[in-house]
Amino acid sequence: MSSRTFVMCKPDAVERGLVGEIVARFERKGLRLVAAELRTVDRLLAEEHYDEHRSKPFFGELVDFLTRSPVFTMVVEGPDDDTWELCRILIGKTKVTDAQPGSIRGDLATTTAENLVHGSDGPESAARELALWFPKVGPKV
Ligand code: 3AN
Repeated sequence: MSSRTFVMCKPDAVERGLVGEIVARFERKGLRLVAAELRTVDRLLAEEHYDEHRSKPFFGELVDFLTRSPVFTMVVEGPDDDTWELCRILIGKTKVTDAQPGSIRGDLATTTAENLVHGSDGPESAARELALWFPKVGPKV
C-alpha cells in the first residue's frame, strides 16, 4: 500500500538554491509530491520537530539553524509502505563523511550540522512529523 513521509529542505538548501535539485531527485526516483510549502519556522515548532534531541549538546544550534531562514517542507508519497526508507536512502547518512556519493548529502553537503535535508526516520516519525508540519494533509491516501 502507498505511504507518505515528511521531507524538508533545510535553510542551507534553500539559501544555496538547491531546492529544485533536491526535489528533482525524489521525483526522478518515482516519488510524488502531495503537498509542499516554503515557510519560516518559529522556535517552538523547531523544538517540537527536534524533540528527541532536546538533551543533546547541539540542540540549541539545531533550533538556531532551522529558524535561520525559510525551509521547504514536503509530503512525499510512494507506491509501497517504505517511502520513508526510500527517501532516507536518497538523502544519505547523517554524518557527512559517511554519506555516499550519489546521495543528496554525499553529493552536495560538506558539514554534518548543515546537511541540507531532513527525512523522517521511520513510519512512526513520519506520522508524527506529517501531523506536526502538515496537519491538514493525511498520512495515507
Ligand atoms: P537525520 O537528519 O539524518 O535524521 P538526526 O535526526 O540524528 O539525523 O540528527 C538531526 C540533525 O542534527 C542532523 N540532520 C544534523 O543537522 C544534526 N546533527 C546530528 N548529529 C550532529 C552532531 N554530532 N553535531 C552537530 N549536529 C548534528
